Amino acid sequence: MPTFRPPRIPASEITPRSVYLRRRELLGMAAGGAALFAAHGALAAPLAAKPGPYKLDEAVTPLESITTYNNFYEFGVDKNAPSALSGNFKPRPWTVKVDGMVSKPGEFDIDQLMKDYALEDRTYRMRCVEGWSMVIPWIGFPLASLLDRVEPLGSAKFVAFETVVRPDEMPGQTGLFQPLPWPYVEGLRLDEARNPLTILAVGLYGETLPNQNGAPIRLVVPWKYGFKGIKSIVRISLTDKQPPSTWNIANPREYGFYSNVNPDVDHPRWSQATERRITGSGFFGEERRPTLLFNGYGKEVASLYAGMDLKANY
Ligand SMILES: Nc1nc2c(c(=O)[nH]1)N[C@H]1C(S)=C(S)[C@@H](COP(=O)(O)O)O[C@H]1N2
Ligand SMILES: [Mo]
Repeated sequence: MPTFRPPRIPASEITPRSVYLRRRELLGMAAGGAALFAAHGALAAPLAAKPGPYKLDEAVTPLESITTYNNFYEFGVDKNAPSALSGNFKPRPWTVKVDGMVSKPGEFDIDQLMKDYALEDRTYRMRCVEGWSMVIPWIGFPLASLLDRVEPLGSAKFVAFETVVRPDEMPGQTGLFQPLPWPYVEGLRLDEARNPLTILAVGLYGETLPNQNGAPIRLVVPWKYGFKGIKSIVRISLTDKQPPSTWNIANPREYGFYSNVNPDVDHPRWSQATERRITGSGFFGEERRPTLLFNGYGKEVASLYAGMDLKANY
């Protein structure tokens, strides 16, 4: 490994938010005219939230990086595809169906959900299985609150999640090359889903979720690899069987059901011992840092896996 370490870029040189937003506005108008920008602009509604219970003493990743370096294969496999190609996606009106092994199934309107629960700021680390990480200031509410409302039966042991399928609005779902089977699906054990760290996010950086980050509602499970954080959710089902997980189906040798962040379990094709923290300062300004077991959330979640061989149950 080269030992050259470029200087850190001071905060004063990071593009201020107002300038960045104005630049996007101009780009939007140049790229596709008012209609395209209207679609984007309408989404960025301010969102108030109370401070959440978890404090993180690490620099937050700039909004520009969080909203332009994305994985959302429904819009294409390149990191910049979701921000460039999600302008026609319509996150309203939107409902989330919650069903399966529950006594009170229901279909909930997103705007009602956002009124029903006290929205909290939850700034979490996010570690992608590809070896990069960010610190993202999410706004959301505990998944446990929604689960309590539908009253899971005693027989329910897992929670299954499903993303919307809309080839008309999601260009990655059209054409000959389909990188993944749709819908994108994910799952958690019920106790993982009920952990206070697990949230349904509806916003970030003080605004409603941008399309590319999973509007209008996505899962955030900060001690697991990023692909567990399923986006644009339309259905949540309680079940007694371990639910399918898209990347586990696509490549079971490389992606397990649990996928807890673990520096000691390498991906078959690369080490997971370190990660590139995305700071928005460009490739040379970004440092590799050690990856933490459970992404640093061991105090909150290690007890969920007591007695489990973390290496065997990847
Ligand atoms: N429906 C859906 N959800 C998804 C993905 C996807 O391709 N489709 N990508 C996952 C991956 S690999 C990661 S790292 C995170 C990225 O979230 P972000 O773009 O908001 O940072 O979303 C996850 N959720
Ligand atoms: Mo990822």
